[in-house]
Amino acid sequence: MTPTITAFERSPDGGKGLARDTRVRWALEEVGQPYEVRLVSFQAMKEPAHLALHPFGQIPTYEESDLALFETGSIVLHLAERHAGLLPGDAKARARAISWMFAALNTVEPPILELMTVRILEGDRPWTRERLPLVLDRIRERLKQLSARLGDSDWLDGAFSAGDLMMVSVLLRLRASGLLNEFPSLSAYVARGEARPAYQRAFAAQLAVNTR
Ligand code: GTB
Repeated sequence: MTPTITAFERSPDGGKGLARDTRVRWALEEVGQPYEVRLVSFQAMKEPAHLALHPFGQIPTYEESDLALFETGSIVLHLAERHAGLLPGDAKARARAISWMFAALNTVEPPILELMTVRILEGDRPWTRERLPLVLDRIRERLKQLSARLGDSDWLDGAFSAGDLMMVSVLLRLRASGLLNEFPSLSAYVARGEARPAYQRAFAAQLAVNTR
């Protein structure tokens, strides 16, 4: 059965690929799994039919037969475990790739999300001027550590994996801030991710929705 994911009817980013359905589309493309997309409005996301799939009323969700998943980490891991292409066969290398998925979501993404909060949700609050540099420095510290670990390698641990897919997806949200440019090896890492044909297909698919 062809799985169905949900995505914004119209993403607030106008098709820059920053909404989280892009990483799920990317994973589906990497493993060669065709999929369908059900587009949902902000209003529909908060209605009972969608809340039954996603308790927090968000996108993306993933449905396959009688299985419904939410959270991009669990969706990408599910795909990576069931199809070849996103996790190494060796058990230890597999566990390390999964560690990188968690690192992307739990260690690198949170300060990046704080930046979005400071800039977008709290931009007009009196504390923003003081808070912004602190948040930027927290992100820089993570990027410095990540860049040190990546070194001259193409990917975080051997061949491209779901860990890289998640890390590149998280880092992409920084592009507009200019922070990535301070770390040329990470800029190149993100560019390698974006150059993958599977990413290109995923990006084009979400762009088509958002520029209709
Ligand atoms: N932890 C969850 C996951 O990884 O799946 C987070 C899911 C999530 O935040 N979904 C967002 C959502 O549904 C869309 S991706 N928001 C609606 C709501 O909460 O009511 C976040 C997002 C939105 C917009 C942009 N943008 O325009 O640039 C980027 C990212």
